[in-house]
Amino acid sequence: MQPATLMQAPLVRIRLSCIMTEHGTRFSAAIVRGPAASFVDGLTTAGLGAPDLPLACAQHAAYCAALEQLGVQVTALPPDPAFPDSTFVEDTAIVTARGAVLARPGAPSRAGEVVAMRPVLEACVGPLAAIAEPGTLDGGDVCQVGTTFLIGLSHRTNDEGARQLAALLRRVGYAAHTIDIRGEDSLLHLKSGIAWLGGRDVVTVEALQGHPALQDFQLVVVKPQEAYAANCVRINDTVLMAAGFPGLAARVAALGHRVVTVDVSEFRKMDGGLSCLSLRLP
Ligand code: CIR
Repeated sequence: MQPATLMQAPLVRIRLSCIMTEHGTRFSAAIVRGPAASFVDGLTTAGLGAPDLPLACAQHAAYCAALEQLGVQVTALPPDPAFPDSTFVEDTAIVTARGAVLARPGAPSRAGEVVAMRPVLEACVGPLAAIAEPGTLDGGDVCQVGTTFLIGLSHRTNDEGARQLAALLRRVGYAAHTIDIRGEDSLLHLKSGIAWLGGRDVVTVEALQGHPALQDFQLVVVKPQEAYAANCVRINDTVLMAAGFPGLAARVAALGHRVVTVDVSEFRKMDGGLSCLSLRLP
């Protein structure tokens, strides 16, 4: 018999001794990697100037402390100067309660990040499925909403990468839909523009509010001037949000969610959102 190809490999069942949930917002652990000295050399289109590395390190430490306050055990990998964007660990994999998939970054300069992440993630969850050539897929393009995964087709995630991930997810019983954001220049990834808050509550930027995949949800449509904060993340009983966006914070709180903010201004300068700073494990 031929050995299974990556495409044929099953999504392996996570072997963590942790809470298993399909709710998708309960996390027991997270992997992070602090910004390296080369951080300023990473990819960016933001036009907000160069990040301040010491401030970025301080903000990263505060982000990790916030995760720990929310009951998440944080594993911090050492900064890796070979990969300037490697602090954005979320892009390297998709972790679910039913298994994990190694991503295949759409930016060539980030390809090595998944090589480094594989053994770390395998140590946590066991063998991984993986997106294979010619597919490309960044974790930032994958948004879990209950037992459904929304997969962004972006300038990083191509049709084949999305098709492979959807097939893997469906094989273990999840639903998967794509949302094409290639016409939305302001969105690097799908999760730059939407976030699931739990239940029926979804934050979205205006551009995506009419998408059929979001029609059954109670949408919090972010004002354009606060669009960056759409990249927030529900962690256990709290919504973690970028600091400096009081309008969205107030509206999310008004829905009954506890909101905690952290300053990620230096990561924004490198096109990074708050969610991309951690790879969260159920
Ligand atoms: C990049 O362009 O790949 C990085 N500078 C930013 C990645 C941000 N990741 C994310 O939003 N999931």
